[in-house]
Amino acid sequence: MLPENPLRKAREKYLPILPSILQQIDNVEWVKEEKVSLENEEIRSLFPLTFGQPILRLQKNKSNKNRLLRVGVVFSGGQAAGGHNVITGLLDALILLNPESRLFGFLEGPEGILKGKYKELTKELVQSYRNQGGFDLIGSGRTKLETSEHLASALNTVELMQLDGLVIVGGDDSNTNAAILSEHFMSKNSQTVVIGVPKTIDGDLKNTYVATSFGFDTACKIFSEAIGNIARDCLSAKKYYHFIKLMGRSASHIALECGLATHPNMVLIAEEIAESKKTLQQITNQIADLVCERAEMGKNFGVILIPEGLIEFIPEIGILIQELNHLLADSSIDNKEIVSRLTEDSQKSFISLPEKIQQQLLLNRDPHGNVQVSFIETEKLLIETVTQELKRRLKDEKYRGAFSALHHFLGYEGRAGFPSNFDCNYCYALGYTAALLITHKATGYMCCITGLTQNPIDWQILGIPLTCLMNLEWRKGKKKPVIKKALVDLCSKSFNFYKQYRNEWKLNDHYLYPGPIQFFGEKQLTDTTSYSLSIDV
Ligand code: FBP
Repeated sequence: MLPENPLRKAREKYLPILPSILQQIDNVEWVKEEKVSLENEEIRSLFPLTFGQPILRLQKNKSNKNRLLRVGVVFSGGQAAGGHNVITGLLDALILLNPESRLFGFLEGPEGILKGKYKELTKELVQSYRNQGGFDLIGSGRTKLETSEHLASALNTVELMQLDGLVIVGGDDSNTNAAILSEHFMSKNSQTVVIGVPKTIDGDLKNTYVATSFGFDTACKIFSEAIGNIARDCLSAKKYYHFIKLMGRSASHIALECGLATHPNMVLIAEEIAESKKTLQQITNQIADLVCERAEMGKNFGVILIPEGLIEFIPEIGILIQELNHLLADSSIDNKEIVSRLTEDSQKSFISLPEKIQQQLLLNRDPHGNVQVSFIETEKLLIETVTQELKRRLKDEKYRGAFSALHHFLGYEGRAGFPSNFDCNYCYALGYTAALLITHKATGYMCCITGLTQNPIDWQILGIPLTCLMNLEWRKGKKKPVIKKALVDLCSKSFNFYKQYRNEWKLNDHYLYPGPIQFFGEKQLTDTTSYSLSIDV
């Protein structure tokens, strides 16, 4: 037998801190908090049954008798640390409410629902997954449930399994799936309610109610450890510029958070670039200016953070990507014809890009119609454009320095690591919340926990109607209802905090070295929340 990993075993024993309201789950009830305003008529017409439901708040009540429940759970989309704790929280709560209740995990994401592929999740089976990273207990997938055949297959599966509830653990697109299924099941008088759980490392599933999605905290801590280590190597060797691209899809939340945790010389915030309509050449100049200023100080090294979604926010490339999305979604257009079908301006933008980036922009979209930004090597593109710009400046005698750049991409290594204590506690409580919403027969709700910067004991529990989080967006060439993505708010306290310090960090090397996530020891080491969360409250 292979030797056991001592950290894995030790983490299995960690007992997540439960909010006090969840500590006696027999003695709680959901109360209607407020009706969400019915402003969006288009969304209402698409979700006539589930639109306009009230927000639910969990409060203490006298003891009540709980029914036996059969519940299905599915992971949808990219991995995010803490997912296994949603399952253990859900299972523990269901069993506490009624020991005869049963939980089933759909395999490999939403596809498992369509094909009726699942396994029963028992206490024995989930034990070794407590407080562990990854989604490997049941796997995940990105299948979008949209056709009438999909809806019929999903209904068939939940009816055959006699499920009382289906819990969808996912990001904006997956919670959109949850809203669609909930409406469909209700329209067919199904007894199965559908509940969403906010997951994504990207941090873009947040709104007035949901302060953060799970997985963001752990991913940013893992990336920040690596960035801090690179910064220290950089400061020691003093010979390289490190261009570090960070995962996070469209939004720059991860780049901002890691910037706050490590104080690099520059963090590009895509949302700011879009607002000031900076072209690729202007972004190149901005980086080249930093290199020149630092060279004047005798510093030919530095650390620059780049959000992976940056490319979509550069105005001319954003337009190009939108045009490509429309053309690629049209199956009647041959791939070879696509470039010639672009508008004149977009053709120019396309041709100006290195061949490799051109190919990456033409790659297949994900099942939700999103361009796969993690495959576009923006960090290499910027190294190339900055190198060219510096060569020009060298020739014109406007720069005297040495520029040697290295590229990094931090992404997949941050999604499945051991969850931080914050994500362990948060996910376990989200699992409990899902069980309680199902007991209440609430459908089309997202589990929501507020007060996340406080001690977990004081966290408050809400159910938020999914339809009130939706808007209409263009996907695969069509207008579709989707849960609204939250981009970095340029008026937020966290962004303004960064703005206040960035000039200082640019020239002086005030790097921070956060080190690895801590699981043992003082609470201020083990139980911290993300910088952005604590600054923005
Ligand atoms: P979710 O939105 O599904 O949580 O996924 C987030 C993410 O990690 C993005 O940051 C990244 O762009 C994408 O997934 C990568 O997708 P894949 O895992 O399919 O390569």
